[in-house]
Amino acid sequence: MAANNETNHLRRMTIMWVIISVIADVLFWVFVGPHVPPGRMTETAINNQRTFNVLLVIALPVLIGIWIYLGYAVVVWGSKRNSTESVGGEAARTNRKTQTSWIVITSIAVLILAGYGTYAVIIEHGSGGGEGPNPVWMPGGAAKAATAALAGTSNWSPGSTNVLPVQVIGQQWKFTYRYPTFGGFESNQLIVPVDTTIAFNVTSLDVIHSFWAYQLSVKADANPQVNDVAYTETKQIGNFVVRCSELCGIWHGSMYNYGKVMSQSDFMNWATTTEAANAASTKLLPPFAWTYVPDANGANGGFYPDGNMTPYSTVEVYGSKTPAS
Ligand SMILES: [Cu+2]
Repeated sequence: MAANNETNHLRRMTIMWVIISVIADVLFWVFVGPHVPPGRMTETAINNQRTFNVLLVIALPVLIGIWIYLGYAVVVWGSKRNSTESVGGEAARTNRKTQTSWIVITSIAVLILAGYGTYAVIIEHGSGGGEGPNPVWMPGGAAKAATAALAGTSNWSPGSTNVLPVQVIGQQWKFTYRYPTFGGFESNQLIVPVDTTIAFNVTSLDVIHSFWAYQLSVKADANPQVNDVAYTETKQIGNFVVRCSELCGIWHGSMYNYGKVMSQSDFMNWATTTEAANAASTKLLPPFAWTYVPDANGANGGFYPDGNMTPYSTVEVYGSKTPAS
């Protein structure tokens, strides 16, 4: 008799669980899913939004399962008012069915998540995270162009499928953006064209910062003397914010600026106009390089005039293409 009751309870709970879970999952997917951060501005943002939604659709039934069991236990097995009936059913501790299904179900869930996570990282060429100077996961169809971009030879124009390299330079306490394929000019606004694969080449002039363009779903550490590459493909025109995401000193909190995804022709106009307008100042910048070492002795753009003091370094030159080790 006891075994019969047990099955009944389980069946009732399972039916409730399946119905409520399906309803909750569908409601979430349809009405909440499309609005989940970080939005849909880039391919990595779209993929990260989908990944979050998949995780939530898996997690909701777990939560609902716990609530249903709790509610059911309180209502059905709880001690009744004015009742002398003893409380308690079969012990779960030695219940093989309970234990086996628990281990099997959680194992399957964890393996699926591990597989899905690995797939997402590889297919989304790094999922918008910095992969270091030699990225393992290049953008699928454009791996060749990406390699060219890394070598600094890629030329981007509207309609081209080339990867656009943009250098992100962090320093206490601001970001600047350098466009190597447009004469190496610098901007304090991150402007990128829509429907384009961007290779962010992230570095720092001083301490460790982190380039975090939230709406683009890109986040890459900015380390001095390291070129950290992160990819994404822009999908929507709009504005976004760039924040530093690594505690980097007293004004870390105000280390942010803004960016725009523009139409390809608008971007081309902006880039060529700015290149021309900035030409005189660009000449004063250190030559474009993947990393920069500010000069410790002040020469070539440092704080102190040359010959003012005994150099403590004669090899570290700001803008040096091959930084001293
Ligand atoms: Cu910072």
